Amino acid sequence: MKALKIGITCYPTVGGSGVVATELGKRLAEKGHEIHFITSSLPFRLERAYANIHFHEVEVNQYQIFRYPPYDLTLASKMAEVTEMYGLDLLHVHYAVPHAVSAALAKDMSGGNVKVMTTLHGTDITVLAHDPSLQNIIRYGINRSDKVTAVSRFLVNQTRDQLDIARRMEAIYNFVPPNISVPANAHAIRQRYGIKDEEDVIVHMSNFRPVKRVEDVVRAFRYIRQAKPSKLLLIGDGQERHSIEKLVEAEGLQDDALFLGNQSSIYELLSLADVMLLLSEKESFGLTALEAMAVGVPVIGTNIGGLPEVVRDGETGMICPVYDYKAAAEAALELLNDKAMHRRMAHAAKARAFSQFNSDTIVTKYENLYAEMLELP
Ligand code: GMT
Repeated sequence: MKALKIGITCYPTVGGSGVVATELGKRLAEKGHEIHFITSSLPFRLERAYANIHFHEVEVNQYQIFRYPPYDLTLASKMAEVTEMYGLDLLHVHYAVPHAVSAALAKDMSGGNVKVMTTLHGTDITVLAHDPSLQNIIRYGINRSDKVTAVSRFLVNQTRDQLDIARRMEAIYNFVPPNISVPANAHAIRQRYGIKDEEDVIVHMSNFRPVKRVEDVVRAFRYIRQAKPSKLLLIGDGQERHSIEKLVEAEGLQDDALFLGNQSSIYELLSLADVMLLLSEKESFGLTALEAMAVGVPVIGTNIGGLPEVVRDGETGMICPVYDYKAAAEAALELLNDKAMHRRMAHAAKARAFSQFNSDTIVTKYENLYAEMLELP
């Protein structure tokens, strides 16, 4: 297809939507498109320089007259400025609030030719759309977009029902690269973390928000460790970290639950694990589950949101009732105690990650939607 000029706006800090938006920008750049990130800071996964990736920082001035700095308006102005200066074909924004609304404004400001695609990631619908003061503006952002996608079928349905949206929305799943390399010396790395040969490794990775229910992960781990020698690797950081550290101490697990904080070599760390626990109460997709599956780690997940679309119950892991950490622990133990089942699920997890969530296929789906939106031949 012809090379496009694409503006991308996302939350650039640690989080699945920022990861997906940045990885999408990188893949599109590799396919020859010109990418313009219009964000409040450099997206954290943009580690190396690409000649056809530009970064435009949205800087909000703190004038005294403003009680609240108007980020949304400054973003709209910057989007309009970049659209005009570089002749953008489209703005692809991640999250309805405020990004879709700012993009609608930018489109009006820059003459109305630029197209707007909005990708919904979850929190804007599963949390913010419950707030009556935001419902109308979220609906407006969605309805003013030329195309709308969501990261799971669950999220498409939830958006339709919750906001009474009649327009067409497409589910386009999140993705992982097809060429992930994991270290051959996993055993040596496990030793570096003090993991003994006979120990199983359970991993959890998230931003430690309350919806991630990290306390259930710790409680499930307590059961697992009573039955088997094991270690828990906790990757990530966030508002709940301190209370989780306290819980780990109260449960006497401090020698076996390792807090690794935010990490960049996530595939290397995930590949050390035997099973992932993702016991969230809200999850429109569950990118970390997919990242674990991609390196052959089966996932124990909860029966909420889009997670069952990623983790196939009994095939690539197991799905348990939300809040039932005992059931999660029992599922993990069943898997860890049955080597043949573990091998089968690890293999199926990896195969599913690459067949259903391969970046090559998913990025092409976005390109096809861009072409449709721009009415390209
Ligand atoms: O889950 C979070 O707290 C972060 C949030 C985000 O904005 O990155 O994640 C959402 O988007 C991810 C990427 O599409 C999804 O994998 C997560 O499931 C989704 N989180 C929720 O729905 C709670």
